[in-house]
Amino acid sequence: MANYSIFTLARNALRRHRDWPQAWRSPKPRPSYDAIIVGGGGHGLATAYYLAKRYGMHDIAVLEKGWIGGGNTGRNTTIVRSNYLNPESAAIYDHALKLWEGLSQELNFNVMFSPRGVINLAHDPGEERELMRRIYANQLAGVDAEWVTPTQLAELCPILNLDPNIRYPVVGGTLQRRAGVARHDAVAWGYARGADKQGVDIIQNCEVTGFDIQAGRIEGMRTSLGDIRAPLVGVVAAGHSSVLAAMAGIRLPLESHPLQALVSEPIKPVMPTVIMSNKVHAYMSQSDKGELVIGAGIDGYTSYAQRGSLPVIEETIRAVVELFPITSRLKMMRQWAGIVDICPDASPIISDTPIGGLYFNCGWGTGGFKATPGSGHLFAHTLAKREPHPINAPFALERFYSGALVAEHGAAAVAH
Ligand code: FAD
Ligand code: PYC
Repeated sequence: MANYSIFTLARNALRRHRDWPQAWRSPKPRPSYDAIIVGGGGHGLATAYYLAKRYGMHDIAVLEKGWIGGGNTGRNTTIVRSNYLNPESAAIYDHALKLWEGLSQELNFNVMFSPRGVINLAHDPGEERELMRRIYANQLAGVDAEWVTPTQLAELCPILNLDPNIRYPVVGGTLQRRAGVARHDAVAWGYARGADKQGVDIIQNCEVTGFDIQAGRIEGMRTSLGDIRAPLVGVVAAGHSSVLAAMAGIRLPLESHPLQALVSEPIKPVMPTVIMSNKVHAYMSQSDKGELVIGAGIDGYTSYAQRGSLPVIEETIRAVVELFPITSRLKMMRQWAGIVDICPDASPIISDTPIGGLYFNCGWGTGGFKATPGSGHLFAHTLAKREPHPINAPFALERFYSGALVAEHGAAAVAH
């Protein structure tokens, strides 16, 4: 943690770590707030942080039904990149990437952002064409992107199998050098501590169970800790956005699917970068603890059970063993799933709703971790000003009426 000196660490070690101050308070909910954020994941906490820090709103609560970061924020595989196809997406994800680059300093909390590069593999000429198109689109949008040949790939990741006779031989790939990984829990904790310092009440174990809507405007909500009033509400409840929307009588264009990941036993550093393959639905990186972090595509069925099914993970492991043969004798330590809300165009929704004062930030699907700082910043702007920031204006619900979709299934990578 960046703000503790070596002396503080030593003093607390001698006291058997009994006197660490709480990083944020655990207040009881007050009867009313100026604004409430529903969902204490990275996006919700970041929204509250920027509402307070940049827009001067301090009378805010974040309501979390479980513990902060216990949803997809704590379940994801931490890939951060901005190499999406459409200019609207490149703008929103690169806005986030720029914030990632200074986030540890902004929060005075080490979020361990590690720009070690992200590679998206191509396995045939069709994929190569698609990825080349994305490279050119990225370059036009000011996002760094380059093509890497098999010879370059051998240098960038020596454990990658470049044998031309495998089932899906690697013909090249894209590389975004500014992309990488970060420590997911730290992002939630850093934003929580920063928001708390600005006076935001972070209330855990507080489930929102209904909304109080009068004459088309939000007035408050029912929660497991009692009723709370607020004229402005931002819902950031990935995995359960449709459930919350239904409480307000709104139907969102979302499907909720399990998305799985797993980690191996820790080994010495073998993987200096992140490699993803859309074709075989597998990707891998190495955590700072040495575990290989492996992820799959979504389970095909809709569900709210955070488990996932064995056939999906078997298929992913088959692909990983072929792409990285040294993994064949590794033990896998843990497997888990999160529920991801996916829009028909694989782009997020940051939008007002037909209910005055009620806003949703959702639909980040399989790729919202990378957006956390940008999403929080833009949603804070949208809530504080009651109008979208130009960067998130294309992501309003309106696009499902106008037809101006932002189709990103390809750039959403392995998961779709
Ligand atoms: P969450 O962290 O899920 O926060 C939402 C919170 O809302 C939860 O804590 C939940 O408990 C709370 N909530 C729900 N209902 C209620 C209620 N009624 N009342 C109060 N609180 C409620 N993205 C990437 O960019 N890169 C990746 O590498 C990546 N890998 C992934 C791998 C997996 C296995 C999974 C599951 C997802 C992955 N993602 C990735 C997607 C990413 O995790 C999500 O898009 C992102 O974390 C969403 O953040 P959030 O803060 O909106 O959601
Ligand atoms: O969006 O980069 C991504 C991603 C990787 C794994 C899951 N999502």
